[in-house]
Amino acid sequence: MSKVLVLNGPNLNLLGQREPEVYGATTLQDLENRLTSGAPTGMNLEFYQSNHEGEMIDRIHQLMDQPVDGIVINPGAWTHTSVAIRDALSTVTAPFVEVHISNVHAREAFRHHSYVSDIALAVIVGCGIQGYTFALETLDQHIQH
Ligand code: CA2
Repeated sequence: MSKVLVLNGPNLNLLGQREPEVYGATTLQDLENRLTSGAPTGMNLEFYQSNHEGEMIDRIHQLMDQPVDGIVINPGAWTHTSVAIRDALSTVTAPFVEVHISNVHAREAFRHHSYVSDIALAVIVGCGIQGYTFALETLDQHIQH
């Protein structure tokens, strides 16, 4: 069995409740249920969402004592602002896939830069919530080899 942690950053608890034209109509709970039931064979998922940067950093630090095989992270707005989230992700050995529901490159210029893309295994943007499924498949392939 492999273990993968799916992390969602600020405001993503509002998925399906606001701005459905940008982020779709699926709630975070629905997304987590769908990922759990459709996860690659042999993959166990755990989920965490926070609107608080320090709490997200603490959750990432826990991985030093309780390691996982891979991480999927949508860092939300921290993508574009946070050296601290980057530094936390650098402390863990597990590979991570960065996911963005929207195509950040088709949006405001401040969303074009990511502090974490260059240390990610892969980056998936603009595929809607299906991007999370692609991320799990990417990690699964990586873990198998
Ligand atoms: O496209 C993405 O997944 C983003 O990471 C979402 C972030 C945004 O700051 C990034 O530039 C791109 C924002 C998440 C806000 O999520 C909401 C979901 C539903 C309703 C309102 C906000």
